[in-house]
Amino acid sequence: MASEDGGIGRTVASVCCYCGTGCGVSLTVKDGQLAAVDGDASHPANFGRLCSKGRTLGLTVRRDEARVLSAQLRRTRGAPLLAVPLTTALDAAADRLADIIRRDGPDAVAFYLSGQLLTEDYVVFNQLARGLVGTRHIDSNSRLCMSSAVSAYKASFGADAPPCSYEDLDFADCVLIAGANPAYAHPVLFRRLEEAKARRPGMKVVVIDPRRTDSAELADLHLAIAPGTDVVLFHAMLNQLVWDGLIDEAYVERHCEGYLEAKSRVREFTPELAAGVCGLAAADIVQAARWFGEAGAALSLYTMGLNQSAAGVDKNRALINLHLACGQLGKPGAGPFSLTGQPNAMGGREAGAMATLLPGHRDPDNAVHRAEVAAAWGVASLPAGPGLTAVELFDAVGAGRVKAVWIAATNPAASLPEQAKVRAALQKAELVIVSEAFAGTDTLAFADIVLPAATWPEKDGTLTNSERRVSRVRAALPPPGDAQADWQLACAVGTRLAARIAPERAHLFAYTAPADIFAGHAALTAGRDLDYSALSHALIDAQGPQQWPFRQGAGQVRLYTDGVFATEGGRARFAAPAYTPVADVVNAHFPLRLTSGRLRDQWHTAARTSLAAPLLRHVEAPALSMNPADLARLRLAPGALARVRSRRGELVLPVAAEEAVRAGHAFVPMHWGRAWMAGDGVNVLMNGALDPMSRQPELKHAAVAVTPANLGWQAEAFVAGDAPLLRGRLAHWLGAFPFAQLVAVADAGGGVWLRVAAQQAPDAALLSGLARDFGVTDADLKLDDAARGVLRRVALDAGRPRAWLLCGDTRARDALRDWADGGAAPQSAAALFGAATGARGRVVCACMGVREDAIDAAIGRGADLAGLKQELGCGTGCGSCVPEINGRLNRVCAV
Ligand SMILES: Nc1nc2c(c(=O)[nH]1)N[C@H]1C(S)=C(S)[C@@H](COP(=O)(O)OP(=O)(O)OC[C@H]3O[C@@H](n4cnc5c(=O)[nH]c(N)nc54)[C@H](O)[C@@H]3O)O[C@H]1N2
Ligand SMILES: Nc1nc2c(c(=O)[nH]1)N[C@H]1C(S)=C(S)[C@@H](COP(=O)(O)OP(=O)(O)OC[C@H]3O[C@@H](n4cnc5c(=O)[nH]c(N)nc54)[C@H](O)[C@@H]3O)O[C@H]1N2
Ligand code: SF4
Ligand SMILES: [Mo]
Repeated sequence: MASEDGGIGRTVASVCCYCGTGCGVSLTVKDGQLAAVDGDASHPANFGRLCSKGRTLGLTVRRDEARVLSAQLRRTRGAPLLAVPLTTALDAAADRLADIIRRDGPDAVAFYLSGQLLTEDYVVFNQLARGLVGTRHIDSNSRLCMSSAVSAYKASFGADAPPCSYEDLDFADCVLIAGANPAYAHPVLFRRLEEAKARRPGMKVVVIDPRRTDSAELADLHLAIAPGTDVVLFHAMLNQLVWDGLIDEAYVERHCEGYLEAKSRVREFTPELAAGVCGLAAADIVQAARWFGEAGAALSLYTMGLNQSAAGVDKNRALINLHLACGQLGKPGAGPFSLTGQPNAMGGREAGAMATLLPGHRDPDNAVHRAEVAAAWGVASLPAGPGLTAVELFDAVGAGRVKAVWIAATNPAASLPEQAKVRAALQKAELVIVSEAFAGTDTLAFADIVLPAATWPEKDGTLTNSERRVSRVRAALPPPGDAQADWQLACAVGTRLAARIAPERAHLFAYTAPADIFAGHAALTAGRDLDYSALSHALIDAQGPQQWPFRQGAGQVRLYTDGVFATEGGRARFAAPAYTPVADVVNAHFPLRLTSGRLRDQWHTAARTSLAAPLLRHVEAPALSMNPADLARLRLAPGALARVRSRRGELVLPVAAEEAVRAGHAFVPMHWGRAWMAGDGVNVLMNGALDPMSRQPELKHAAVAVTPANLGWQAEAFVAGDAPLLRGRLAHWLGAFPFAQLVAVADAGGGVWLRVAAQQAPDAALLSGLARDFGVTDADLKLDDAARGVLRRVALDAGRPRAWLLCGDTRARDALRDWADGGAAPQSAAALFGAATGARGRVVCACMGVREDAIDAAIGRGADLAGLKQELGCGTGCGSCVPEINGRLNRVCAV
């Protein structure tokens, strides 16, 4: 809703564009600028609260070259992209798609979409793909994310519907957090859980994660499970529940089927057996089972640690078994709650813009379903059967079976596993169309046609969050340059393509407003499990966000309250899966188990979050986190460079010592790809093995080997300024060294920091090129030793470093960074360059800029959380850092 308020500005109610929590935001627009982003106190997902990412959204709004401002065309492969009028690019897209469809048929064209699109975008893309082109190949990055959860819900309950609501966090007596790190990935929900536990200390929290994450700091029990073994753990818990007589026999009898098979399957999975496979203590497994079985209400929250697995559906279903066995769903505080990753992964499922889905949770294999959608769209028929899913789709591009792919709001050249293969496929494709909002992403490098996309806060439409709540996203600003909303771009190409191949289908794109698109889509949900045919933009505008199913003027808080499920007979189905180990075998050549995932203050491939300086402080750059004992064994000091190899590729990264990572394991965050480093990011290592049912890849596990990189010559450089613009100018240095990272940092109000390494000092010409590009050819402070390849230079601005370069001797780095960032000036150049300075601590609290060394020092003086808040201010902003502070408190107290 928008309101005008004289000189104060206009406020617009919208939704945060990051995670599936779907927090309401209140945007203040003044003089055509976004002046403030606040939590929307009236939104039922967050009641005014925002995490560190949501609070800094305003800083990510750009209208300059950090955005894709105009359409671009590449005349031939290898030629540069050139800006063209939007209509030229739209015509070119339609011409080239029409040629390919005529020559190779509709299935030579594919669409690869994103859970970050709005429902209205998804609808139009689906009409373009299935309705006009007639291809089956339309999938989205949700395949990397939610598809195992979807398949499991459908198999166990008969429909793809998370049965819970956020308010269940308030009522649960036992919470299993399985393969999820909500302290980082769903922070506002985690705040709610922390408060519920504080209010009701009897609540038991069990965290199941190979790493001791910040979420585990809240846990009464942390099960540091070996990657990929969750089925064994859940089976052993069911085994124990049977032994303890904690099964709700009446519920099972009345509402479920398949219990006996499941029971006999788990007979061999004793807690002792599971302890061995999962690397856990049997007593802990028994304890977890008892807390679950004895709880008045048991809730589980789960995400990628279960889904991103070649046994992802089995993991989900084995967990759902526990809820069925104990009758723990359909009541307050209970149920298996799959937390959605992206803001609108749910909406994409509802709109059926995926290879295995049709609109309204319909099935492309079902002729009746296809006919219903075709009739609603006014077309003769839809292509039958499922299309290629994400990983398979790019395999088909690589094999030349799919010739053209339109990629929208996702960055597959960073986020898909087996990057070497993906990049070769993108290179080979005849036509790559990319609609993208931000400049410099990895996938743009492969585009033949770039279409400039509007993004948050310029878009208008709807999205659905994890608790099935449909909210309105509202535009606060017009898009910059030639950018248009994704649905508009899809309509514009659709209209042109229809004129070329099927003029009678042009009506599919005759939309003028998102509200009309939503109306058609909502109508297609009538009579389906998710029925929200009574919803409209106008109704949500008047009555606020609503949960589906929405019948008789009200949304449904919880599903299956009557124990009647969406299966044919109305019964929920137990599963009895065998245990399938991880796909990538760990052996003497690849002895370590690598997993990957999220950091608190970055989002995916960092296109947006790298624009907000406060978010760069928590963790600045990718590192390989390993247990200190393993690092010692490999003779790797923290910060040293290591070579990580898997069966698919390799990467050089600095190592970080983390007790939270078990011996034999390793972790790399997913956020940085080739746009930020030498090499193709963590996904050059990860495995594309697929779950046989959901077709979701095993992004959470790769067997790797780690060795010292032995790159003896190192250099670092910094220049203050606008990171995204500087990145464009300096990215070529990433290709010049075996190790390189370009890091957007908050120093000196923002800038980029380049870190490179090579076996030996490069020649003088290269060094002077570095000096020139970083603006330190004429430095204010200078101490070079050219014969040894040593350059030490600092350029000052108002008495602080504006730029610096350290080649061959990087000891002064931390002192320089502190100085640039407001710290004390050194006594002299000799003192600065000569001294090996103490390492500077990481920023834990991004809101207040409080570093770990300050927190640890205060803890050492006896401060508790309240004392830390008072003394240092940390944790008093959005609260996202509180779990980490608690972790530091717990560790110190445990000593
Ligand atoms: N800050 C931030 N928040 C985000 C996002 C982001 O990019 N940044 N992205 C959003 C999206 S799209 C998603 S999908 C969600 C993801 O949210 P989460 O799934 O919570 O996040 P991840 O870090 O990917 O993975 C969760 C945990 O799985 C653990 N894990 C790895 N292997 C296994 C295993 O075999 N078993 C078990 N039990 N655990 C395992 C990892 O150690 C990791 O801590 O986050 C959403 N929220
Ligand atoms: N190793 C590893 N890999 C992973 C994962 C993991 O845990 N480990 N997680 C997987 C998961 S769960 C996910 S969801 C994916 C996410 O992976 P991606 O979807 O590839 O990552 P994003 O960076 O979110 O890409 C979104 C792109 O859309 C652009 N964009 C932003 N807004 C708009 C808009 O409104 N319109 C258009 N057209 N473009 C826009 C952004 O600039 C960005 O380039 O990564 C997957 N990959
Ligand atoms: S939890 Fe944070 S990232 Fe997620 S929707 Fe809320 S404010 Fe946005
Ligand atoms: Mo995701």
